[in-house]
Amino acid sequence: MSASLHAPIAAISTALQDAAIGVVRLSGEGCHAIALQCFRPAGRPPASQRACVGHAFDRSGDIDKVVLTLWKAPRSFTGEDMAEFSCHGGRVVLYDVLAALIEAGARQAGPGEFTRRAFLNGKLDLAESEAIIDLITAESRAAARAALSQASGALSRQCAALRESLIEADADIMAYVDFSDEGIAEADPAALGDALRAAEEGLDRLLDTCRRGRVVRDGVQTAIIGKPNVGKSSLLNLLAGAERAIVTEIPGTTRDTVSETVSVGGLALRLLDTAGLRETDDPVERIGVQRSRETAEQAQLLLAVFDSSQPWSALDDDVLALCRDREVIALLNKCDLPRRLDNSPLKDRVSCVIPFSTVTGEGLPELERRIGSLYLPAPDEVLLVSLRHSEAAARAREALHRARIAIEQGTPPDIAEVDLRTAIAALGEITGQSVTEDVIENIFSRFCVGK
Ligand SMILES: Nc1nc2c(ncn2[C@@H]2O[C@H](COP(=O)(O)OP(=O)(O)OP(=O)(O)O)[C@@H](O)[C@H]2O)c(=O)[nH]1
Ligand SMILES: [Mg+2]
Repeated sequence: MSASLHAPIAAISTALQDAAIGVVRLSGEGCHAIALQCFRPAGRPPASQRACVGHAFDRSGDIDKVVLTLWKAPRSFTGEDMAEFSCHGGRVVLYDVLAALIEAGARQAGPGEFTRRAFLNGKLDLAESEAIIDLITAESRAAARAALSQASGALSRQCAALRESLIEADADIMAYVDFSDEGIAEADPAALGDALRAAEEGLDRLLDTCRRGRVVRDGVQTAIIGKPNVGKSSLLNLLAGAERAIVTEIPGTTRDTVSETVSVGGLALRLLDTAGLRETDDPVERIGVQRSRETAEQAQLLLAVFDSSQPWSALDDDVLALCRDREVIALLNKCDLPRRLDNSPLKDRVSCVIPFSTVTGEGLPELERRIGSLYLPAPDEVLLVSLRHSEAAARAREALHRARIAIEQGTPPDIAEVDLRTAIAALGEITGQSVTEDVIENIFSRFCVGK
């Protein structure tokens, strides 16, 4: 690698706002010497893999009392020599420390340059690097958890194992192609077919996680349905923590669909509040009711609201009909009022029924728990969250499938080999073994400076 790839870089790594602590980071050859030019220890001199208290200074004098930590290559985030100044978190202090380091010979780092160096030095693969930005930008606990699992290499290990098994199969085919005339090696089509089938099943399992991955990435499309006046809009407002939808005691209040993204049980729910389901002569309300049905059909999750202070009615049957074969949580709302609802029609039809009150908040913890258990990934669960990864995995699966069918049908193995190599390359795109400079550029340009 050329010297410029290891040239010392510096950046402010924390947000630029008044804060207790702010960090200025350095990485690259000679960065310890640069750091020490701007640092005067209070006691013992600094040593690597240690934190040391002292003062950061520039030509005009002391800038701040700081903690300097030095890391020796390769035992650092980037795999290079690194230094970090933990300063007081004011803009002036951080900019002055950065300026002093640049004056001493460092260059201002570009977006994602530290992580990019970690990638180039083999500290992280591409999927792990991407997970770091996902962790920083995660908007829900589910997204953060999935990102952490990916940053810890769970997805990478699965892809590497699959890729490894395909490389082995490829080697068998190559041995057959190269030496079959001499009778040295024989490819066993049955064994090869089995190996490819196992890899294909592994990829299918991985691709099956896309749906859950999408929920983590984009949130759960959720429709609130129910007959008029049961408290649908009150539920939306409760979950949103704001008066987003109009609530009145008049049935038929909501006509247009009201949407709001809320965080429930660690997941982002894309909530849609709809018009209460009933027959009506009002033309505007009728359009609203029609929209409610369409929204319900398209949603991933239905929150079906029933009024527990009223007897079960034909309109509730109508709501229940929309719940057939769907992911549903039934809320028996207004449980703060005397109970008049006989909810036996829900029995055996909806697996999750929660007594609820939008007034007292009763049932909310249970709703959160239920949504978490439906969609929250387990701590080490591997999910295909990123579109880039899902797309590459789908291509790998397609090519692998073609290769396996060809082998099983007795096509000469060297013909199947082309597809096999396509599959190997596609898997390598996820972890970064086979990926173009453009793709790498694109990924790291999404990072912030200092990461
Ligand atoms: N006591 C009690 N009243 C509630 C509760 N939830 C909602 N309400 C009241 O029920 C009435 C209807 O509430 P909304 O939230 O407007 O009901 P909706 O289902 O959106 O009604 P439409 O938009 O007409 O379909 C209002 O007067 C609310 O204050 C609850 O948990 N307990
Ligand atoms: Mg309403």
